[in-house]
Amino acid sequence: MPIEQTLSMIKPDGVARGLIGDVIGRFEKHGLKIRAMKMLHLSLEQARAFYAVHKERPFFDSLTTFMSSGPIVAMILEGNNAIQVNRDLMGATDYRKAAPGTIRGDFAQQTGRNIIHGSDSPESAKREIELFRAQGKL
Ligand code: D4T
Repeated sequence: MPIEQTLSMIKPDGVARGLIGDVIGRFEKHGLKIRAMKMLHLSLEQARAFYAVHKERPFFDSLTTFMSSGPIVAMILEGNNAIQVNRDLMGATDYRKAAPGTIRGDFAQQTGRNIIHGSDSPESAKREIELFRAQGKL
């Protein structure tokens, strides 16, 4: 199994609801190593750059306004198949489809407020880690 790195963010709703410890505990218990971590507040411009792949989608403005509305916790996670393991721990994007026992299945109440972000492919992980590293944020 490949050792991978992936980018995780606890979104402003997860921070505001006091879920940082629970989420990080899940990662650690499942064997994902936290290689870097920082609480920070994205500007609207940084949120738009991060989610540029979604710029034509109808939810782009609400997503990026939300992501820049308060502090987040950004992390680089590392482990065997870390990208997929992290996605499995997160649960489905649509909170109604997120399985119980996943982060979103246990906590999310809206798709637009779904607690957590995780890179969805090796290409995304590389791009997202480089984006945070280039800005000196992680
Ligand atoms: P992120 O990128 O935040 O980890 O979420 P996902 O990888 O699980 O889902 P995504 O890229 O399809 O969506 C990005 C982000 O947009 C919000 N969203 C999504 C929304 O507000 N309305 C929607 O209809 C969808 C599909 C939630 C996650």
